[in-house]
Amino acid sequence: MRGTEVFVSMSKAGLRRVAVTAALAVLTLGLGVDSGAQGGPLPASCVPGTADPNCAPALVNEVIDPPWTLPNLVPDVENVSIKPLKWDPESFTFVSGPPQLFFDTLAQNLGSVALELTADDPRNLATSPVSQCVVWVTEHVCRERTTVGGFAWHDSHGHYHFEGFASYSLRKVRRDGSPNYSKRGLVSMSDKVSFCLMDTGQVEFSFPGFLLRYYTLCTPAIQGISAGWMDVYGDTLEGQQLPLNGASDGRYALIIDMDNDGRLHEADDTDNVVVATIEISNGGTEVAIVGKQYPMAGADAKRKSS
Ligand SMILES: [Ca+2]
Ligand SMILES: [Ca+2]
Ligand SMILES: [Zn+2]
Repeated sequence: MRGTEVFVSMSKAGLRRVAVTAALAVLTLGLGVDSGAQGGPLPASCVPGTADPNCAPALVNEVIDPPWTLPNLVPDVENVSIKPLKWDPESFTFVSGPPQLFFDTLAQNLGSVALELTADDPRNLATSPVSQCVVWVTEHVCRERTTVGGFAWHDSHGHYHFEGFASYSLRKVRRDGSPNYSKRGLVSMSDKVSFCLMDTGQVEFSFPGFLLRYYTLCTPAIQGISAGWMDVYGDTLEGQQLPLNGASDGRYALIIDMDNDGRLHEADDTDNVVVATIEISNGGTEVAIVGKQYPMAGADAKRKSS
């Protein structure tokens, strides 16, 4: 079975769960690869909606118009708290430690198509390039994929993650309330944040017509976030914390920068940074979000490339 070979490196515990989705994943992969390989880019003379055999895959009438073929990641942050806990990689649990800021990250897809990632070589997940679907024929039928990065095994989560998905930082704020981006303004910063993408919740104001939860499990061969859905990384997950490094009571900026390496293709890259102003109080034991903004939203300027 092709399906079982694909998942030989999975843990035993994950096998039963994965077996159910293996068939689905392979089916979807097959559809995507086949339509992409046969179809290729549309010739310039191709008129969408016409029955020209040289123009589009036989299965479909037309490709979704270009602006609608890319997803749009928009981050949000919620549920902040301060706990004297740190992750212990030996016991795979949180143990007592210096106070850290805990928070939930929401990876929302506010685009009109899914953000879908597939492993090019599902037999060698650790080294396989990962591709994103960038041209959709219809919902869940991919026409064209492009390489965007790689997966890495995540020990404490027990599954494969897409690498370099986001970065988190905690900064002091200036008098006017804006984040202090100088070296001295930095309180703490995450290592490169990696994620396993899946649909964990619907965005409140999501569009009608995208009601189905499609990426229901974090499988290594195919991961994604459907249009109008989001992936929520709860504060109980390892990685959803930032050290306070002795920060005293007052206001700080918690900054979530999604796709900070600029690898993923999106309809809009200027809404990928959310700055939550947080207020620490009661001797560094309590915290609340007091404001949020997307400082680059609608900006004409290109996103930083570093
Ligand atoms: Ca975006
Ligand atoms: Ca991007
Ligand atoms: Zn994970």
